[in-house]
Amino acid sequence: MAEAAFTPRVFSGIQPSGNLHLGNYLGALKRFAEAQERGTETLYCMVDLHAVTVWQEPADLTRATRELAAGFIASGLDPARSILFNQSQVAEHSQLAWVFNCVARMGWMQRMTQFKDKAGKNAQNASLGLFAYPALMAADILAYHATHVPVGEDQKQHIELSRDIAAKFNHDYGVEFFPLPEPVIEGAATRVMSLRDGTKKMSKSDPSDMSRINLTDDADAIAKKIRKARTDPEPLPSEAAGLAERPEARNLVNIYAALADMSVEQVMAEAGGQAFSVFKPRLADLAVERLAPISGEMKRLMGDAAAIDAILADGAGRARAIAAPILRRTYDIMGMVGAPRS
Ligand code: AQP
Repeated sequence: MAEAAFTPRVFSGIQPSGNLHLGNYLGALKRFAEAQERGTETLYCMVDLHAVTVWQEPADLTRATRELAAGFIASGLDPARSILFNQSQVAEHSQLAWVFNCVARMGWMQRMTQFKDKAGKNAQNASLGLFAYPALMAADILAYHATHVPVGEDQKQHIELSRDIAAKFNHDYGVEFFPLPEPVIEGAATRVMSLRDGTKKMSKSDPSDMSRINLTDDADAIAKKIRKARTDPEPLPSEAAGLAERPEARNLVNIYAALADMSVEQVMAEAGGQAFSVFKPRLADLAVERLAPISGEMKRLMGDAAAIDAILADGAGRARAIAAPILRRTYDIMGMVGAPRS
């Protein structure tokens, strides 16, 4: 089977680890909705098994999973058109991850910068799951023979590892069974940076709430965070090239461009030369206009936990219908005996 024979299918996931933020929206959720609108088959997963690679309070995990599902739906994902589910309800992810643990090499994992960043200086004390995370991520994608994975820039290395795992499996068993998935990383805000430090990515786990705009923030909080965002004293340059050495200014312009669906060049043509005292309120107004409906809808959806759980259970059933035969075929290729099929 040639690679070209794989039907286009989109898969991506987000960890339900709380504090869903503007970076997750612009780098992931907004793109997920765009992929759905293009009519490709789309599967989106609340990756709870990834979340527990670091400690999660059980009650917080439950709440964050429902809140993330609400965030998906409020961002335009339609459970009738996209398959929305949480990872732990589809056992094939963990089962295929084990196979990939046996395909991936220790040296490959040791090169992953996210593990180094998250484990920090205390790598010996990190969970084995955090180390093996990219093999589970490869399983998430390949259990559906997904061909395209919309993600932020930070996940590029993990997608490359998924391709390496797929290629090694295919090579070792002499098959063309798994596609080599492509990362989809495009647009102005593939890497939204912290509002407090333009060299660090905006992140759920940053201890400073002022560093990120949460999707649950109300209009006042959004406006305050943008007003207080760190900048340099110069006005905006007249051309995009002038942003190269100014990470905080570049970040705010990127955010504006992504929220307004404009290119950075178009924003510069409109706002070049403006002082931040003028640009920041414009950005705040735009952010509130775009995000307030999402946070309002999330709040409404969170009022009915049973409805959210039913959406996730339905999605899990549809996801399993795709993943189960792919896992069975994987086992067959590997020579694992299964019950006779009628
Ligand atoms: N700052 C960002 N800019 C653009 N995209 C981003 N993503 C995350 N942060 C940014 C994208 O969001 C998706 C979800 O990723 P995840 O749930 O695996 O979490 P993460 O990447 O680990 O997100 P955080 O906020 O950085 O969490 P912590 O603080 O726990 O590490 C991915 O597509 C990611 O690219």
